[in-house]
Parts: sequence; C-alpha cells; structure tokens
Amino acid sequence: MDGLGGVGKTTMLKRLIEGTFDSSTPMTIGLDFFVKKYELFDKEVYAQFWDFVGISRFNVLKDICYKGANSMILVCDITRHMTFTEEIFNFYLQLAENAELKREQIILAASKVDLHVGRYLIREMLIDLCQKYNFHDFFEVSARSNDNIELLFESSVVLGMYFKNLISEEDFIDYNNDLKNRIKEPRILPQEKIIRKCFKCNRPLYYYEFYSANISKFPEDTLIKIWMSPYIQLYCCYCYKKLTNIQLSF
Ligand SMILES: Nc1nc2c(ncn2[C@@H]2O[C@H](COP(=O)(O)OP(=O)(O)OP(=O)(O)O)[C@@H](O)[C@H]2O)c(=O)[nH]1
Ligand SMILES: [Mg+2]
Repeated sequence: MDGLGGVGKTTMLKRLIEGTFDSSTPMTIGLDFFVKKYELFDKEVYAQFWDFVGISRFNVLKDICYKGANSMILVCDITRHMTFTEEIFNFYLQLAENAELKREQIILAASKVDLHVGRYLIREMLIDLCQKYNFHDFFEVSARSNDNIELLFESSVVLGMYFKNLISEEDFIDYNNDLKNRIKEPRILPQEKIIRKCFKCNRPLYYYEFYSANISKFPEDTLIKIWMSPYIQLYCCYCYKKLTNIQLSF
C-alpha cells in the first residue's frame, strides 16, 4: 500500500484491523505492517498489508520492501490534487515495475470520500486515469464513514491470490462480477470544523458545504445544502429552499 504522505493509508488500515477512525494519525515511520486472516474460496489466507510512509526519503527501502508483493493499493486523496497527478502515478509505477508488479496488480483507491470538495468531477477523472494506466480496479473509500474499506482490502487479497495462482481465472472473474453489487455509494459526512453560519437562521455550515457551489449533484441524504449569492451570503438548504420557493432571484 503506497501513496503520498497524509493520503490516509494508516488510517484505512486501522479502520480495517481495529475498527476505529483516528482523526490525527501520526506519520508512519518507515514502514508498518498489519496481518489479517481471510477465508476466501475455501482457503485460509493470512494477508500481510505493508503500510509505507508516503514521503520520498525512504524510497531506497521501498525498492526492497516492494519485492514479493502480490498486489498493490495505490492511494490518492480526493481533497488534494497533487496526490493523483500523472507524475505521481508514474513515480509509484516505477517502484512497482522494479518489483515486477504488473499494472493489473494495482488497485487505485481514492480516500476521504466522506469529504465533498469537488468529488464528482474527481471520480470521473480517476476512472479515466485508472483505465488509461490499465489498473485492475478503482475504489472510493472513507476510513471515517467506513465505506468500502473492507471490500478494498479483500479485493486486493483476492487479486494477490489470483496472481499467486491460488485461485482460478473463473473464480477471479466471478468474484469481480459480484463485487460490483457489493460496492457502496460512499456517504458525505458533515465536518467537525464549522467555518460559516447560515445568513438567515444562523445554522452552522460545515467545511464541505462552504465549498460546494454545485448543489444539484449532492445525494438526497446529504444533510445540508448551501447557496451562495453574489453578495457572499451563505444559506443552509432549508433557508435556501424557502428563498427559492418564493422565487427570489439573486
Ligand atoms: N475526513 C477524513 N480524514 C481522513 C480519512 N482517512 C484519513 N484521514 C485523515 O488524514 C490524515 C492523514 O492520515 P494518515 O493515515 O496518517 O495518512 P498516511 O497516508 O498514512 O500518511 P504517511 O504515514 O505520512 O504516509 C489524518 O489526519 C487522518 O485522520 C478519511 O477517510 N476521512
Ligand atoms: Mg501512515
């Protein structure tokens, strides 16, 4: 498992192994690894997940540690564009290539999808990149909401089993077809950090709401929506609805 510093690798593994979310995980020093037992295709598998520090000064170590990996999860953070540029992908691909990992053994994981910040545009961009690079699959995950975390890791184990010849091609294809029905549309959660208040009712508005100019793309269960007028007045969805019902034009 790799990806730039702070993308959420350790937090994802902690969610998987310990079932917790830590909002202030310290930076990984060098390398950590976690073991989890799986029962898949009538086999018991002990999967080792290697969690690297994202920053580059440990790259010499990485070349050695990547050797023998059966699959790879490349993590990027949807809130930081610099974590999913082609330059970054090429950098990690080089490490994978040195360890004789094929592109089909790589899963791309977009982390922190509980935060909004342009998420829908980024989804399309990442799916395109995933196809362009011929990666095995693309997942949207959140350690905070626990959406798709278990599936991501399980799927990386199955991918590793396939490339280790532990399962047949038929089983692998069946598993991946079934996976499509198991993947969840991740939820957007309100953030703890309140930065503005509704101009009309004083209701607190949260981080992602503040940044979301396009309200039409929010899923129905999203708590609050906002409207920003040219006068930089922010409204919560309730007041916004009331205002638009009386056809107030800005
Ligand atoms: N909102 C939100 N924050 C997250 C999520 N996952 C991780 N974070 C936060 O992102 C920060 C960095 O997470 P880490 O798990 O330390 O990132 P890392 O990739 O292991 O970083 P390095 O060890 O430095 O390479 C922490 O403050 C986490 O709480 C998530 O799903 N949602
Ligand atoms: Mg870490």
